[in-house]
Amino acid sequence: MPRNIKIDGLLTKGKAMILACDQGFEHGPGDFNATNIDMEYVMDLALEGHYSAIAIQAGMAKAYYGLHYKDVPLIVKLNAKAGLPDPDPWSRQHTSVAYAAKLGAAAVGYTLYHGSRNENPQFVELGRIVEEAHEYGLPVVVWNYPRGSLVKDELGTDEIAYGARIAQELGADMIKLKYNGDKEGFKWILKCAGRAKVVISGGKREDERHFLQKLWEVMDAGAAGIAVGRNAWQHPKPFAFTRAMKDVIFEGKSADEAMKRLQGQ
Ligand code: FBP
Repeated sequence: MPRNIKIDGLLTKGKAMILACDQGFEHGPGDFNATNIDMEYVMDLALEGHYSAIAIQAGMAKAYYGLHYKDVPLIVKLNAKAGLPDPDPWSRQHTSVAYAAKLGAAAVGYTLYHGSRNENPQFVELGRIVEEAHEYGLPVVVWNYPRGSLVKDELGTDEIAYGARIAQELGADMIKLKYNGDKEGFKWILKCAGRAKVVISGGKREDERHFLQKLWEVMDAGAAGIAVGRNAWQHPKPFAFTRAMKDVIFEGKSADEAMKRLQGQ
């Protein structure tokens, strides 16, 4: 029997503010500058900003996690693909659950591209990962993106909802997906995710007010939180921006209220 899955280890007061830093692999170093290319800069933000967890690749965990950062729960990504355009992405597993556990992971992560002509092997791979991770008592966080030549609209509510349903059926404990601005549609997406916690993905750095408004909308609709990367560690004042996200996620403040504090800092 699988052990109890401790999803609470990824939550703060029942909500999640996760820092993601796998973009160096997924997109290339162009997402970084001379300061934030240093993983310690990002790890310090996770630790001192009191993020609920940090999501990184195994090599980064091996080099940087260790004793100093162990107070931040670790999500080890088990698969990745590089950023070259591929009409039918196939992000393959390159690291084992056992190795993630050895590195101190509180959860494992897997990116699933449904709508790719290569979706089937990814379904099988994720299914096996869920079995294995649950044997270790580790929750599975699924990065869920409709992407590939069979997808009509990567940001369509129906497409995102289908992905949430697939991830739930494959056993995801937390699902990370994109918010397309359709709040009513998002409530349907949450229903399709069932008991899995849903966090939204951050996206490219954008206007702070717009970002915080989207965050408020998904929290109000019932999301668990966010897994954010570029909008946090690319921000010139990452701690102040982190505080603004916390205001919305944990304090239920509006985007305007959070902006007022951000602008005063
Ligand atoms: P961002 O907040 O920077 O978008 O990070 C979230 C994330 O899911 C990363 O974990 C991942 O590398 C990236 O987005 C994937 O983004 P894309 O949609 O460009 O493939």
